[in-house]
Amino acid sequence: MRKSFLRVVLFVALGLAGSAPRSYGQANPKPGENPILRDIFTADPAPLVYKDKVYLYVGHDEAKEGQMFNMNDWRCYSSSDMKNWTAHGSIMNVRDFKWASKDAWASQVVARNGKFYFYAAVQEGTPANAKAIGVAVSDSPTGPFVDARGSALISDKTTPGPNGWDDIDPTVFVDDDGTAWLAWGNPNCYLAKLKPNMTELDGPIQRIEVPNYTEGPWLHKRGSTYYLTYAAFAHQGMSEKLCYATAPRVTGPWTYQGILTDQAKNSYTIHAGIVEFKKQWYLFYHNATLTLPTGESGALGRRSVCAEYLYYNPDGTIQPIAHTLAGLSVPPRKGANPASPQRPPVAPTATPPATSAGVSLTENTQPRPMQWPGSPVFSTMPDPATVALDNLSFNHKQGTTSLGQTFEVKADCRLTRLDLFGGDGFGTDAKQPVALALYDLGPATGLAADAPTYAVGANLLGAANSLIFTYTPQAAGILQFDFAASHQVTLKAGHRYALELQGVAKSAPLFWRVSRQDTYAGGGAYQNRQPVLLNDKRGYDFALAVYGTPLTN
Ligand code: FUB
Repeated sequence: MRKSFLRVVLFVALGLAGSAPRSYGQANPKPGENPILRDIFTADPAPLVYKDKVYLYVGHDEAKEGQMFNMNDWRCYSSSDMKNWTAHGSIMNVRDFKWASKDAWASQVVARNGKFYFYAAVQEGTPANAKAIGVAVSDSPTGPFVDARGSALISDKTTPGPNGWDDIDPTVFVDDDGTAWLAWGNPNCYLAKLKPNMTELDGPIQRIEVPNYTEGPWLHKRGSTYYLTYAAFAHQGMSEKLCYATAPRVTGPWTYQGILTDQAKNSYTIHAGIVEFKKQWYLFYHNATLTLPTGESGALGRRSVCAEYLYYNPDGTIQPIAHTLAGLSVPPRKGANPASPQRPPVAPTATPPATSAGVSLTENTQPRPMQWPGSPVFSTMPDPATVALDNLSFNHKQGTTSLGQTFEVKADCRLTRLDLFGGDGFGTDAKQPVALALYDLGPATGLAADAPTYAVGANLLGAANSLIFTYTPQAAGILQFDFAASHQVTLKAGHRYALELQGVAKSAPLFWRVSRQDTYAGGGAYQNRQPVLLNDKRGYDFALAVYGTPLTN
């Protein structure tokens, strides 16, 4: 959970608190009804099937009013029928990791070599003071667990980057060949092999690039297909939903399969745990709908674990899952889950064709660009992935219909290509199209580069119509627009221009990355033709590179 989202988180959580259905948390729930655990507040469920039982490891939410999270220990429950759960109490306290100071966040247990390995996110104490991942071991699935290393398995130094909060939410997956993989992270999804001892990394850290990724990865495998389920969209300013991707190998390539569940009731966060038990698949997650007998009600930091049946389609994709009150109290559907799953269809790596003549869009030309490819005429920043960390779409604030970047051209040139750094979102469709438009604002002299607004004339890219393009969600990377000769307009020296993405207010087909520093003197970032304001601070420049052919007189 990124700190900068705290205000949004509290707003969403408080706003929803009054609307929780009364039936949740009722005194006499049917076995299997959601939430499935009702003795305390629980979060971040991680199921483990061992022998004839499911063991469920959860965080313990103890937040009081005004607190975001207050989590000090991890709990374990078990069940042999998925309806009735036995509490095994606290299996470990965050202070049992002597090097940790607080925050018993998401965890998972895996069985290996006759032992049980417990991976958990915590806050590492001084001097690191950052999120880290520890590993503990036990001879029993219900503990007690003891720190297996005496130090963090993943510390802030293990992963590059400025964020102290990124090393959270471990998931461990042991493949059929015995190789154990650890995935974790927010906002990056990291992947690393574990040594057979399960307590050390084995080899380099890779990154899984999937659209809309926020946190809480969960790896599982069915047949020959690997699945990565994760909490998504928080970095796009929305409550988290679960999305998933599939791959033929754990190292990818991963194919985005879209949304698995909508956001959880009353909870800004959501966190997946998936397991097969007695030939039926299940999704565990949390919401915040429970009221304890003490009268304490659900909130951002007072969540409750729930479970739903999970069904596959014949092609191996997972059917969207609704959050229900009935949960597992009702029988599963008969005949679901075909026995011989085929591999899910691989989404084409080629870009869908643009719908307008005159421009073609190539997606995924480069993930997380540290510099622009080739030789742009100019760019609004040299290192977009480092600087442009904020996401904007047409759903920002009350909704917007244009995202614009103004720029000035120093020498006459013919525009051949534009590169934007962006991605994520829900993709374009008939209801949420996106178009490119370009306007000549006239001579730059006398027109402030960061003017409070700009007025447009004719769209240079098409007299009446903008260039509509088709976009399917990609992980944040370069979107490359190449212009056909018919649309290679002349950009004049000394003129200021406005490039716009135009869309439907409140839609979020894709996000354009914007900086919070003024990286470019020749223009700025706009929405609805007014300077972008991010959380009441100025957003400065969208990540844009312009390519062209010089024109000589
Ligand atoms: O429970 C604390 C944090 O909230 C987890 O690490 C995230 O996955 C989110 O659920």
